[in-house]
Amino acid sequence: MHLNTKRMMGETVLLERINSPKNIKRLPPKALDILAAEIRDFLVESIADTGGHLASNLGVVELTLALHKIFDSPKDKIIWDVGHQSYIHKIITGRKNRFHTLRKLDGLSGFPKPGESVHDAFGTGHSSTSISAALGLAMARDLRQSASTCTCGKRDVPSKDARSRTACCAKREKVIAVIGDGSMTGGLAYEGLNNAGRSDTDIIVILNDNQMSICENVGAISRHLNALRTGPLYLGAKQGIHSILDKLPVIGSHLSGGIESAKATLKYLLLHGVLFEEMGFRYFGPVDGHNIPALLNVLSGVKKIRGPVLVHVLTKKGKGYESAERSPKRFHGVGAFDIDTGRPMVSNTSPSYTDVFSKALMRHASINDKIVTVTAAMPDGTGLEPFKKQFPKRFFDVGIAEGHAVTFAAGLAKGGLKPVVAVYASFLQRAYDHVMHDVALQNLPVVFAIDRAGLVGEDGETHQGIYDLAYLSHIPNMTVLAPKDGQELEAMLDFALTHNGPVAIRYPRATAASAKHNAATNSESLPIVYGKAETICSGRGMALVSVGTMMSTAIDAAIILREGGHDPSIYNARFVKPVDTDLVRRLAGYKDVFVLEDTARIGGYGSRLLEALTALPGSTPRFHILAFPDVFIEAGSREELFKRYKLDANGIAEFVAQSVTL
Ligand SMILES: Cc1ncc(C[n+]2csc(CCOP(=O)(O)OP(=O)(O)O)c2C)c(N)n1
Repeated sequence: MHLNTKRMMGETVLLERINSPKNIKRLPPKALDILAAEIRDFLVESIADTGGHLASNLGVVELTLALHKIFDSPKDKIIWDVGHQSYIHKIITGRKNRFHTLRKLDGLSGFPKPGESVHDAFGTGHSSTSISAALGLAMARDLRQSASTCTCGKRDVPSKDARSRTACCAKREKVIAVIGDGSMTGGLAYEGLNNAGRSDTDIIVILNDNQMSICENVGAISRHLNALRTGPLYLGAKQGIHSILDKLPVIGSHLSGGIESAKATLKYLLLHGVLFEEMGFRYFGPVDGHNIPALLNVLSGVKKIRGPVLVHVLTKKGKGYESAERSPKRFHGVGAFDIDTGRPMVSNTSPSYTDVFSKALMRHASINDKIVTVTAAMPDGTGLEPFKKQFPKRFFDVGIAEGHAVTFAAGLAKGGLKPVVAVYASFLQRAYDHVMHDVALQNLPVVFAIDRAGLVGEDGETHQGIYDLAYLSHIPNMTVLAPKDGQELEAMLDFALTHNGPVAIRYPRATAASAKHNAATNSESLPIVYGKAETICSGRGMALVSVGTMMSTAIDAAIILREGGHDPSIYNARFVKPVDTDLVRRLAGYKDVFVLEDTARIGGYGSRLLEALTALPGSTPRFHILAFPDVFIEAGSREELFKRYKLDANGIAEFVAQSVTL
């Protein structure tokens, strides 16, 4: 099923000629179908090599081609929600030749990035932002447009024409938000719809409905969309119905309420998508998202329509590559894989921190039925799948709704349960106020299992988990923990589940370090005691204070330093909050203190340790924070980025050795 075109034709004839959206404008639908097949081959081959979001992209090949054929990017703005499905858009907007660098250090981003191309109208990465952003762009366009000048350039257009539904011309800049049904589970999408639906501005929302989020989509909106799916597919006649309805007087006119209600009844009778219609959008669909003529028909129709429009497009995640069609979940985001079998090229058998958390949680959950888990659409990535299977009634997937997830967990805790919210560090940013206002203020015992903390790697700027310590540590009542290895993660989960207040445990996307590092320094791991750090080894003159999994690097750096005649002490912070006051007193006796943390330098553990140290009378150590600078950290492998920012063992050892000789 896959690689049809290449195998039959030997090469991707059409795709080779596509370097800009202009190149597809004149292609007839049949040629677009061939191009779609070539693009699928290209996508599968490339992503098999680089890894990336394959299944979502395979689902939107025809939709992307149709959008670029009907609309004029970059004049018309296409905003991709999340943006993980923007690969085809990248390929046909001049980035095909760099596609092999996707998600690599200094390569193409895996998400839309305005700095990368004028065709990337708005940067995305986190879900459900597209409608709000599109509305902002549409309003900016409207304000730019003076009452008498149409954006087509024609002057002295009577203001009633420039604003009415039969405006000067259809050349006005269009703004299009493309959002998936998964992303429609996020509340922000409804804030955008609610605002846009009443705005009467020109905005087109394309709802790409593949019935999947990363996993199966959840919730009432998903059920509503399913109900729409069962209706007849989009008919060109709907356009006709709309024009009849539009000839009827608009709401608020002086004509009789009788006509108004007849119009409303007609709408209910003739049109699906009542929810969207009620929100002020004109609903078109459902339309087959793999049928290019149908897509071209509906898009060229809605292009001429004024006001907010929603087009409901049905697609199949993974379309055209058998393995991805069969397992869209696994092919949502994949590493390099073998095209024929679909199997991963490298299978890592060592447990990750996610695996360690998952197993430890299952142990607790089987003896404590008060433990419940909450995820915002990431049961797989956060390691909650086994819990979901074994304790379905105690497992809650709330959709892509991190804020709701946290407040919901606060309610569960208030109701006497022990909720564990498993969430990625960068997505918890969404729920900052919920952590503060709903959990911490009431000192509720919610456990935050923060995965993908620190560097996330290939997903880049939007997904780096390096701000969690800054946004959690200043919240009263919060306890923040960072384990140095897998065993300590288990011990910290034990601690967190018995602590009577909110606790966050943060760990990275990495293979769990084993306790071998303790053995290497002849230290035994001590039990977790509230607010206490751990001494790994005692030296002289200088102290390395490591946060969480930076410990492996700290120990490797210490080995290099010892070879150079230095004798560093090593401490494991364990508690990012509260800061251990005994540790602070001990550190005051060193000449140099180095804090190693895989977070943003501003607002991290180091900042707070420094504050505590300077408050001690007579303390004099020189203090150095080795963390990420005040910039957004690009995509790349974790190893490459640690090296680039001199936070690998060699970089740290070099910095320490230089600093102490100054
Ligand atoms: C705020 C936020 N939470 C979680 C994610 C992780 N995430 C990326 S894509 C995705 C599923 C999106 O589903 P949908 O919009 O239907 O797109 P599809 O992949 O099905 O095409 C999720 C949960 C995210 N990007 N942003």
